[in-house]
Amino acid sequence: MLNKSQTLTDFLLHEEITSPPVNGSLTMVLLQIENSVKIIGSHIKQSGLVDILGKTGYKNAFNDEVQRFDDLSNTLLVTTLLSSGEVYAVASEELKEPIYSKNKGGDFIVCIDPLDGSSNVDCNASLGTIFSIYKKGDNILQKGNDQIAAGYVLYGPSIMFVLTTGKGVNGFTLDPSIGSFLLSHSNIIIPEKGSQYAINEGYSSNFTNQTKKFLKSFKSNGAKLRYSGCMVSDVHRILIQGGIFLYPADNKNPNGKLRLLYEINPMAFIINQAGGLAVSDGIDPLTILPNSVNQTMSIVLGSKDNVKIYKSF
Ligand code: AHM
Ligand code: MG
Repeated sequence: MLNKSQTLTDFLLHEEITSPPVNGSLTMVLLQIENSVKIIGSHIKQSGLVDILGKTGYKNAFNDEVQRFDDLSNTLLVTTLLSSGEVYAVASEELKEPIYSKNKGGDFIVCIDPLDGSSNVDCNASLGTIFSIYKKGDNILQKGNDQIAAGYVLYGPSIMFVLTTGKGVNGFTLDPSIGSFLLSHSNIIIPEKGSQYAINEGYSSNFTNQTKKFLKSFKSNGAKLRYSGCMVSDVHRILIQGGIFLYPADNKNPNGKLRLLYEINPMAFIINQAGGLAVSDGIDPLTILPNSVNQTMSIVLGSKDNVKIYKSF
């Protein structure tokens, strides 16, 4: 049954029958995330009307100014996940260290970027939430290839929940009249090539020769720049329309900016599942064993042909 009245819950219940490792526990975790992002989305839709904008006055593990919205989204997701009984630990971009469930119960580790693109909050531009789920192992740090599910939520003109459990990528759009995510984009396949690129070109004087040469050649073929400063929104555009997203290492930031656990691995998993490619420092980021929850890396991902061309420079 694949039609526009299929809710995320229906979809997951169906996956339980057909696609292990989706089981009742994983479904519970995903539904907890769904409930939290609906609440985050509802707050976002009221920003400007209610007193929620602005900074908290403190910085996170990455020295980023924490917005009040970051704080709200983080607290909501962490509390909800840890109280579910299914989650052993939550690692979050907003936390210096992972938080464990009280009795160390639960089978899953969930990594989250609670509010991606937070600099967009105060100007009413797109925002996102990114999540990634692993089975509890000996260590919190696991390779991206060990993810059993990953997804993102895009708070745009509509709210979309994009999910992979390792059997392709599906997108659900929130129908606000009933409060449910409905399957709107089944089996998303990224175009093999595209003419759009997303990069912060303001840093071009620090780009490596590889990035400079690639961009010069791409632009000479009529490429278009689209960049919002929200990875979720920029990657979603590339997923749907094709092209390439780049947050490469440069001469100023040799380790890039984006976080392996919270941003790169979930997005690379999704892009791979949709038929695209991802590369970090010349290799597949999903094969890297993270050295810390806060590791950052270079990332280039998107349509297969575009990423292959980037690699060839
Ligand atoms: P955030 O998760 O703290 O909001 O930051 C991550 C964001 C990504 O969404 C985006 O791709 C990038 O940082 C933008 O950085 P820059 O302003 O350097 O272009
Ligand atoms: Mg982010």
